[in-house]
Amino acid sequence: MPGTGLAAIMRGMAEWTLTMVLPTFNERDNIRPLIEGILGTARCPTQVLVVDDDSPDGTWQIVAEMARDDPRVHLLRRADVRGLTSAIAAGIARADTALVGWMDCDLSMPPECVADLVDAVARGADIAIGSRYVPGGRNARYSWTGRAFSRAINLFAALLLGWQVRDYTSGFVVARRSVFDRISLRGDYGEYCIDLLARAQRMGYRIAEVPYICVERRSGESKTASSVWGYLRRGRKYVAIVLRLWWEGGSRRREEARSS
Ligand SMILES: Nc1nc2c(ncn2[C@@H]2O[C@H](COP(=O)(O)OP(=O)(O)OP(=O)(O)O)[C@@H](O)[C@H]2O)c(=O)[nH]1
Ligand SMILES: [Mg+2]
Repeated sequence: MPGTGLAAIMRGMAEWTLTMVLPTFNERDNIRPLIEGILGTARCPTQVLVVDDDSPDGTWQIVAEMARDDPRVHLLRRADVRGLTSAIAAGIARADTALVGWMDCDLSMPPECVADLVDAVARGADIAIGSRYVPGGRNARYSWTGRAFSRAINLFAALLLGWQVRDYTSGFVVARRSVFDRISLRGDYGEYCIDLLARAQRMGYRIAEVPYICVERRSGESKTASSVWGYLRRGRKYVAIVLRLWWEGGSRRREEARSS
């Protein structure tokens, strides 16, 4: 992108269009303020695509109502499947904009930060992530076990996969749509993000981290167990994916060394 000044960025922004994929399961009280927050603070043409897995609390009804009044709001209601990673992947598959992104819909991630992620891509990144672990970012959730678990898994991931990324489990992303012509998401829950960022780095994509402060969900219930056992169960999957990526990286390096 020619020039990095504000004027050049603003000129470039007009070229960008964004689809923000919003995966929801029982986010009735959060979804309207989230969508209004994203669309109200957008600095490039933006639409939202809510992928709802037939939430019993009727989240999809609120989105359908909003979609009737605003052409920027879209709903994909899935009746026969459930799952965070598959919901995000379904949204990416439908996005026909230059940029695609996603975030949690519990208002733990600030909607106004989406525009900052778009700016980071306009400045030259292929993937921009909201980060709790770069200066200015913070995990301000109440549970110390949750904070410690997140910190530990991210230090472990950075140690084995590279310090270029500090928040491997971010889940708050804006990227060039074309990245997903080469990479598809793998895994069922948060581990997909570690996998995506590690593979993207290896393929030479530029990843930018934008600080944000992660807060407690505003309303509704967490879909992930927040007991120590729950963290350990989830942690096993995260550790397994980090080890697998580390091993794959090592085999690739050995292969390259042999053939050179
Ligand atoms: N479509 C869809 N969305 C889901 C599913 N499970 C979780 N989500 C959404 O994924 C996002 C993250 O879920 P949360 O319940 O906040 O769980 P978390 O962020 O992993 O964990 P905590 O915030 O620590 O409780 C939210 O927007 C959820 O509504 C699912 O099966 N299908
Ligand atoms: Mg959450």
